[in-house]
Amino acid sequence: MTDFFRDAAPVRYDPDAMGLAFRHYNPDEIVMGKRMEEHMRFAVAFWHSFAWPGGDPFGGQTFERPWFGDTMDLAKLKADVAFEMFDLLDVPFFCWHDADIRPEGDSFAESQRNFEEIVDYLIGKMERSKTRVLWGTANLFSHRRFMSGAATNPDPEIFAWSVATVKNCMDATHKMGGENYVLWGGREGYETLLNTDLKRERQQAGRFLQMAVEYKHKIGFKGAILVEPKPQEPSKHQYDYDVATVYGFLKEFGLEDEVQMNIEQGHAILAGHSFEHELALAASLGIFGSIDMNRNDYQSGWDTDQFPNNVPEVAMAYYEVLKAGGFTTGGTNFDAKLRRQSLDPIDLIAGHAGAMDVCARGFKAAAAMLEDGGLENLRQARYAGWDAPEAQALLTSDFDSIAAQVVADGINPQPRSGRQEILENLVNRFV
Ligand code: XUL
Ligand code: CO
Repeated sequence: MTDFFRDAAPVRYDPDAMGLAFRHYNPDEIVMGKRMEEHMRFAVAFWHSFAWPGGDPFGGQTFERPWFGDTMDLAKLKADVAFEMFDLLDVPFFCWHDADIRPEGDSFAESQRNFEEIVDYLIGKMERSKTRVLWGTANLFSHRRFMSGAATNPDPEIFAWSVATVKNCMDATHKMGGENYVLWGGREGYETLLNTDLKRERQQAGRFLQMAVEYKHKIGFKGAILVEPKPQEPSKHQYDYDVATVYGFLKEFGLEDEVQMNIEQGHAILAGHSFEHELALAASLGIFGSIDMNRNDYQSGWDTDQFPNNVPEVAMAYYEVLKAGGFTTGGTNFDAKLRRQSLDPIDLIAGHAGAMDVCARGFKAAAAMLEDGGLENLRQARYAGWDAPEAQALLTSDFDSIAAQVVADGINPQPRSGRQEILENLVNRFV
């Protein structure tokens, strides 16, 4: 045991508690026939909680953590503290990048040795804890070698380095029993067309993803490969802008049946969409996988990665998740960081515990809305005209026939209310 969380007690479900407790997240509560824990599948993001120093564009490190530094001993201390937090929160999953968990070496081979040693150390910790890997991923964006991208880099050596890195991270995810492997296209985009061959870069990215899928099958990894869209930041123009853009990309490279989406709330907002739009679109395309649950500040307009705190928003997101059939390999990853003034160990616990409770409350509201059926009934009623055989026949007809029919039948459509206010009032009964 380390003494980092010496002032923290395990967070448990107790609706009447005065202190830190779950008031809505009861892992054993049955909602729509399943335990809450199995529905929500909460995960801690290793990077924000244990590797991020608290910097922003105007200032550096604010957090002082006893594990900050570049040695293997410190990496192990970081892992020890992480698992202590997982246990305090009783959280079933965590997610990692290679760079979060191991110190960078002086060569690829040294980084790989560090990584393999830490992966084995984490596996040892997992044997004594309930917490498992929701997903692993490679950090192909922080080190200066990736400043012009990874797979899309003009330098083929960076492409090769990136392939080797993802191979190692996929091997580790597989070895740790991870349920998914994520690719977020950190710097897979560009700053200016003046120095960019956009066509070539997209082809490199497509081949890279094809090879990742080929490798998944080669090693027998049964988890899902997930792409995480984001419209900009760090790159000005990002190739994996949003769900629709990524779907087009997957189709182009024949990967639409192999790759699903990890959809992040903050990224959806940056793309000018709502979170539920991205979720509903992915579900309708059959590529919904997992979520990064955070929130962005609506005024500052950049990726502030805050813990979720808005129950109605979260409810509408889980409504779409539930309509999509819920999570299979995916889950709710808190890709969220503390505010940089939140210095104390207890802030980390409070951030996660509060987020889990907000999600649980929103999730239960979503389940209640679905079980009530009022929303879905009104939605279906709106399209009821399409159930008639003559309406369905329109979809197999052609322009000439339909145009002739409009004249012959004297069709004269009458507008009908979209009932938005009634629907919003209905939602308000649950959230
Ligand atoms: C960046 C982001 C990443 C991915 C994993 O905005 O969301 O942390 O989730 O690389
Ligand atoms: Co994310």
